[in-house]
Amino acid sequence: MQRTLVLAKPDAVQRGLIGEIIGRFERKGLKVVGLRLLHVSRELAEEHYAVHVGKHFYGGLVEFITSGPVAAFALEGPDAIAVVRRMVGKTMPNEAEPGTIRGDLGVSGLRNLLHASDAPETADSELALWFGADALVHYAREIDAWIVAEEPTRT
Ligand code: 3AN
Repeated sequence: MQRTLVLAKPDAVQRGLIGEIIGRFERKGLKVVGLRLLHVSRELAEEHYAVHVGKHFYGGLVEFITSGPVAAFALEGPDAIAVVRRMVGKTMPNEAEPGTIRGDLGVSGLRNLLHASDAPETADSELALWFGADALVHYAREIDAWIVAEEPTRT
């Protein structure tokens, strides 16, 4: 089971797409284990985007994510990091496939609606950054028996 961080960025919040976005992940079968709505401080933005320091778009990223409220979700499920990345789609919405969130709901450059962790190490550090060690919620869902099948045993 994996956990991953998703941010609905200021464009998604301003456009009233929080429900649409989190609904897609819920319908997929992923479990919401953390939820926050917040104004992002410059410090948090700079830490979150630290890997992009020095790139030509770094300043724009920090400006944009601090420009309005952001909704942060922690999602849990089998292979959740890759599953979420596939659902989010390519970085540039004009290149993202229809059926993906960016492909269906976005059209232009930096207005790409979402951030999603891209690897187990970044998911761990981003969840710690946005939710802290104790802020995720642990609970069972009976419906998981209908969503998560045991791997068939190979003979
Ligand atoms: P993704 O969000 O698809 O994982 P990353 O992590 O490579 O993309 O980049 C982080 C953010 O930086 C993207 N969400 C996008 O807004 C921005 N970005 C990435 N590459 C470019 C680029 N070549 N020009 C402008 N912005 C970019």
